[in-house]
Amino acid sequence: MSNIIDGKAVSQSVKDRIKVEAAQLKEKYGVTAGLAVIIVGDDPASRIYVNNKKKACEYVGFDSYEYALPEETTESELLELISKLNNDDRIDGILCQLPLPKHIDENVIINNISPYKDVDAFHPVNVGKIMIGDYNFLPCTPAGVMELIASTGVDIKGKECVVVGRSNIVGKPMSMLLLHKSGTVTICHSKTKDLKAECKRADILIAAVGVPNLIKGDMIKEGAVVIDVGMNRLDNGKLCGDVEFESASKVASYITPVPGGVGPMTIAMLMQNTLTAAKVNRNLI
Ligand code: BQF
Repeated sequence: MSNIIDGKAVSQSVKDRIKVEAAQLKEKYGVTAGLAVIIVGDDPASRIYVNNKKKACEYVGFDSYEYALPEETTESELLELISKLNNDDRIDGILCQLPLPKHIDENVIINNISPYKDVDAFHPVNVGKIMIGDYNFLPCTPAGVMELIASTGVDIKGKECVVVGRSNIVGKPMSMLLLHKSGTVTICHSKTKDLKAECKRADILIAAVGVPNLIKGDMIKEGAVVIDVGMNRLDNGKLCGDVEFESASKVASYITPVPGGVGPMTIAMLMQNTLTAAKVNRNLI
C-alpha cells in the first residue's frame, strides 16, 4: 500500500512561507506584489483555475488584477492589453489563462509577455533559461511536482525517471528539472512502442498525457513514486487523473491523488514565481 502525497498540505506550507516573505517585502520596502490574470471567453474550467489563482494571491497578500475579456476579443486587442501590463509598475507578473479562443495565436501572445513578468515561464527566453538551468521562473506544474517528490524524501539522483507526455507546459520542462537533479530521464508519448515496459522501469513515474486512467497498477514497478499530473473531467463531472489510482496505489510507495495532488502545487508555485518577479523587477535581491 502506498503513502498518499497530500498536495493540499504541501501547497499550504509553500503558501505560508510566501505569505511571510510577502509581509516582509511590505514592511521593509512598502512593496505589494501584483499579479495580472487575463481570461478570454467563459470556459468553465478556466474560470475555476483563475479563481483559484486570485484566491491564492489574496491568501499570501498579493494584489491580483483580473482582466476578463469576451470570447470575441481580437488578437490585437489582447496584445494591446499585454503591452499596457508590460509597462505597468504595479504588475510584477502577467498570466494569460490557456487555452485561448481559436482565432488567437497562443504563441504570439506568449512571445509578447515581457520575459521579466512571465510567471508561467512559457516565453521562449524563459524556456531557454530552463533548458540551461539558469532561471528565475520555474514552470509552475513541473516545479510543483519537484516539491512533491522532495516531500517524500526520495532522492532523484541516479533514479530512472519516466515522464509520460511531451507537452511544452508539463512533459518537456518536467524532464529538464528531473535531469537537473541527475535523474536518468525517459520521455514517452503516443508513438512510444511499449509504454508498459517503459513505465515498469521507472523509480519515479510522472503521468502528464491527459488520458483518463491510462497508467494501471500492472505498469508500475513495486515501490515507485507515482505523480499524476492528469486533470481529466469525466462525463459524470468527476475529475480523474492519468493514473488508475485504485490499482496503482497497491504497487507504488508514494502516489498523488487527483484532485488534491499536483493541482494545488501548480497554484503555490505560481505564487512563488510572482514573489520572485516582485523581488527581481524591483531590484530587491
Ligand atoms: C486540486 C490546468 C489543465 C489545463 C490548463 C487545485 C487546480 C486544479 C486542481 C488549478 C490547471 C490545473 C490549472 C486542484 C490550474 C491546476 O485540488 O486538485 C488547483 O487551479 N490548476 C490551470 O491554470 O490551467 C490548466 C490543467
